[in-house]
Amino acid sequence: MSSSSPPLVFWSPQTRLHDPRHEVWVGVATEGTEVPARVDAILSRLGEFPCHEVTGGEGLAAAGVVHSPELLGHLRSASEEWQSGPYRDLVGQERVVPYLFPTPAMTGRMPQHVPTAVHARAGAFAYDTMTLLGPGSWSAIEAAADCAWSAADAVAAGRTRSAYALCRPPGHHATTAGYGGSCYVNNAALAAQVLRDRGVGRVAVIDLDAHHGNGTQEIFWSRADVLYGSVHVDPGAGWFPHYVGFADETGADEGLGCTLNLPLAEGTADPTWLAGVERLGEWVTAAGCAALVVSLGVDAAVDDPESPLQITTGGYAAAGALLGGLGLPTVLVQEGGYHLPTLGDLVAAHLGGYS
Ligand code: SP5
Ligand code: ZN
Repeated sequence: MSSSSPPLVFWSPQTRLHDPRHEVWVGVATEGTEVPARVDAILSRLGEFPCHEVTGGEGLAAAGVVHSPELLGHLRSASEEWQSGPYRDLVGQERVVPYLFPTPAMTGRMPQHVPTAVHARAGAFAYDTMTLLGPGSWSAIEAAADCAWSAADAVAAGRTRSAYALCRPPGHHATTAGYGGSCYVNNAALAAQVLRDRGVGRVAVIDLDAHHGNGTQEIFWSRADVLYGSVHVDPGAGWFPHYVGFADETGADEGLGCTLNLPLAEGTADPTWLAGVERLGEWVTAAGCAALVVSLGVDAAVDDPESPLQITTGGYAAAGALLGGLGLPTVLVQEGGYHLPTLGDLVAAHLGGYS
C-alpha cells in the first residue's frame, strides 16, 4: 500500500437489476431518474482505476447493524408478495408503492396493528411514494451493500488507503427503520459501521450529495463515534428531504455536536460549495477522526436535473483534492447523480483527488 495509489473500485453487475421504472411524485408516476444505466455511465469512465467485480460479501450482516430487522425483512420480501397478490389485475401496476402512512396523524396515541395487505404495510417502512420496489430490487440492494462492505473491508484491512463502492441503489436517505428518496439500505452508514467494528477510531461521514442525507444523520444522531457532516441544498428553500437537514440540527445526547449541516442557497456555485467542503474537512480534523466515509452524490452538478446547485466537474475534482488531502483512510460510496452524459466524468474527477 502506498499513499499515492488510486482508489480501488468495487462494483457489481447485480446493481443493474433494480428497475423502479417510476417515481410517484405529487400523485403522478413520473419517469424514474435513478435508472440502471447510471451504473454503466459511471463504470465506463473508471478505466484508469483498478476495478474489482464484487460477487459476495458480508453486506447484509453489516446492514443488520445499522437497520432494523423489520425493514430488511420488508425489503427482501415485499416485491415477491406484491407479484403474487391481485395488483396486476387490480391496478396493472407491478411495483410496490405505499398507499397510506401510519404517522401520528393517523394513529395518534393508539396501538397499531400490522396490516394484512402489503400495499398497506409498505407505508410502515417507506416514507415517500417515489421509492418503488420491483422484482430485481432486492438483488441490487444486497449487491450494493456488498460493494460498500467490500470497499470498507479493503480499507479496514489496510489493502488500500482509499476505495470506492459503485453502489446502486444509493443509500443516504435510508434511516434505521425506513426507506425513501430512492434509497433502501444505507451503504455509507454500513461502511462507517464496518470501519468502527474493525477497530478504527472515530469515523466521519462527509456527504457531498446535493440532498441532505437524513438517513445517515438519523442513524448516527446520538452517537459520538461516527460524525455526520453535509453540504446540500437548503431544505428550507423547498428541497428534499424538506423536514430535516437544517443548520440547527447538531445531534443529541452522546452525539451532541457530532452532526454538522451546511445548507446552501439554490444556485450556489463552486467557491461557496468548496468553502463548505473545506470547513467540513477542518471539522473532521479537529474532531480527531481516524477514517473518512464520503457519500459521493454528484447531483450537485450544474447539469443535474434533480438539484439547483451549480457545481462543475472541476469543483468535484477540487473537493476530492481537499478531502483526499486530509490523508485519512477513506471509503467513498456512490449516492445520487442523474445526468448520464456527465455522471462518469464527475465521479472520476472526484476520485482523482485520493490518488
Ligand atoms: C439519492 C438521491 O439523490 N435521492 C434524491 C431524492 C430526492 N428526490 C426528490 C424528487 C423530487 C421530484 N423530482 C422530479 C422527478 C421526476 N421524476
Ligand atoms: Zn441527491
